[in-house]
Amino acid sequence: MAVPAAAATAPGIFPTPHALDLTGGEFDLGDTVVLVRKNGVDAAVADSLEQTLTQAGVRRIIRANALPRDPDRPVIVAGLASEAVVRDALAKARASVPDLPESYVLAARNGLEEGVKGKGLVILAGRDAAGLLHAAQSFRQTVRSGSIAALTVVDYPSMPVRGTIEGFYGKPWTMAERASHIRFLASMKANTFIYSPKDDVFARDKWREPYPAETLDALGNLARLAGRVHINFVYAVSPGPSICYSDPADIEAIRRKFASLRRNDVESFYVAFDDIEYTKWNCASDEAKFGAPGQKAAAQAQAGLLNTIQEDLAKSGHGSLIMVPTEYYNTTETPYKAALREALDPRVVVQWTGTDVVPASISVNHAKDATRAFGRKTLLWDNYPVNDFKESEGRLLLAPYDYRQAGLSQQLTGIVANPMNQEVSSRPAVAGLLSFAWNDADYDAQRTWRAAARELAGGNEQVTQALLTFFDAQHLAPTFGHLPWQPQAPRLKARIDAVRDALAYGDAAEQQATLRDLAQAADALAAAPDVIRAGVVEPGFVAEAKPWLEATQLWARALQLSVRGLEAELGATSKAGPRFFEEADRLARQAAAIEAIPGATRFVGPVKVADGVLDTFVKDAPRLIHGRQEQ
Ligand code: LOG
Repeated sequence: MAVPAAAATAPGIFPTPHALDLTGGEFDLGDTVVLVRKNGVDAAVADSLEQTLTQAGVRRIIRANALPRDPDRPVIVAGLASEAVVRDALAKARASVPDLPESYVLAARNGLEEGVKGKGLVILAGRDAAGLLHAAQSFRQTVRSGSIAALTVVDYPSMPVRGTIEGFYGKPWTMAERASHIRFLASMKANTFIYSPKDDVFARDKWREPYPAETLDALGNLARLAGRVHINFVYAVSPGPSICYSDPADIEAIRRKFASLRRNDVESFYVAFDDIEYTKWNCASDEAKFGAPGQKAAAQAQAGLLNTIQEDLAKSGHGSLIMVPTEYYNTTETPYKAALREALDPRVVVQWTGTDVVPASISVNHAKDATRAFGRKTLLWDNYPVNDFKESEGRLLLAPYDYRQAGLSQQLTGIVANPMNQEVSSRPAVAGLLSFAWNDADYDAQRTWRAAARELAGGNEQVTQALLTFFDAQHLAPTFGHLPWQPQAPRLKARIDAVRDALAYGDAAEQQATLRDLAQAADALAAAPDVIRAGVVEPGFVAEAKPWLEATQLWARALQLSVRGLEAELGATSKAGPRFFEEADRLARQAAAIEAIPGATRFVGPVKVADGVLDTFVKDAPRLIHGRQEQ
């Protein structure tokens, strides 16, 4: 009699796949598997597979070229969908790979199933090499304690371009941070990294000057690393502040810059015209050629230059040039946009940031307006979680990626995130953005956010919860105006509001219960920094977040004392209240004085932790109850 297979539970794969069907039971991979490795399995896929298998407890991988007839071990088949062996295996699993770029199938069948003999079959099939790497990423997230659920994942990206633009002001990422970010992008099935730090002088202020040889070398290393994990490394130059459009020498200077990078394996290019003055010329000959300075003339001059570069790229077999216009922050019709739309080569990809530089939300209609305004589907430059502007001073932006409308994949060619100066801390938000760009219809902001925390925690549940507690205290996402687009500390605020409400309207039992709840939240917040320091598997996170972790600990202790003060006032020990409040106030002052790391961001000052929520409660607490009067 056949042994029934163990029940299978749906794995957490992020980005959420387009289709995931459990087909029955789960099975163990055991300590030895047979690997049938076909074309498309490059070093990145092979490394990923090996790592997943090793972590699953597989100690021996037997290599084979064809499907074994009577396998006595689980068999793993990996390769392009066009390979005969892969096709045969897919037929057994009754699955097929969509005919779309970067698509893949991950199928697993236990040996009990019809047509599948032996100990189980796992198929990773990519439409192309990138798709196969995506399959390997899903496989990694599917194997749990050495077992895999029998399932079929059929998946493909909703948006062609998904990634990050290092496009912020302030301290650029280091080459090591970029390398690590590129690996992170690959783990999230992204395909694009745009290099455009505002403070790289050789890309902006001194764009005409060549890079030092070491920098070029390092950029080449990055481009090659990116290529190995199917991330397109895009190099951007920002000549706007000083360019003379009509001067052939300046066009030559851009060509020279791009050629120097091309020699170092960079294949994609970008010209940025954001944050420049466009109603004055930098040279007299521009006035002679394009007329009086103005929006329309600026757009014509920019388009002329971009078209020339686009033509160069096309001739050398490279793809589309990307640009960000000077009016990137809305879709309002203007002489600039009209002229740009008219004159710009349709192959050039245009970026915009939404209805504002930092918009509160982005809808399908907004994107339709952008398509109209720029004369083509646009590539969204999403200014989240960037923290280089005044309103973001003292903040890490750790809220989930949110308020982007499902359906945007119909209007956008893709999305790139402009992250924080802090690379690892950017990942929870960027992971959300990448998941949304992969599958906007099924994007779940909260679940993806928790999965990103789990990833930083190396899968440890306690560390994951500590991170989520910490993220809640860094949840505010500011706009350029007064109103944030994401609220501060929503979880903590709910607990604090419950106390305030119970004090206002509740009976003694409710007051005690809500205070107990808040005390627990304060304990968790006070404990989180140590748990994070000890448990987060990306050391960069702890280094970047250092002052915030310290301030959080102090603020949380202040909160603990405020709660104890309130409990004392309510209870028989009313005289103890003021002492708790005084101590809370002392800690709060210490916490409020902790400064961000000098030079780490463009604006530095004291770090903010659950501001407007925790600090106000600590301040209000002594006045919320008037203690028992002595008889
Ligand atoms: C810059 C960008 C900066 C961001 C947020 C674009 C296209 N350009 O206002 O470099 O990081 O805003 O401060 C920008 O967004 N200008």
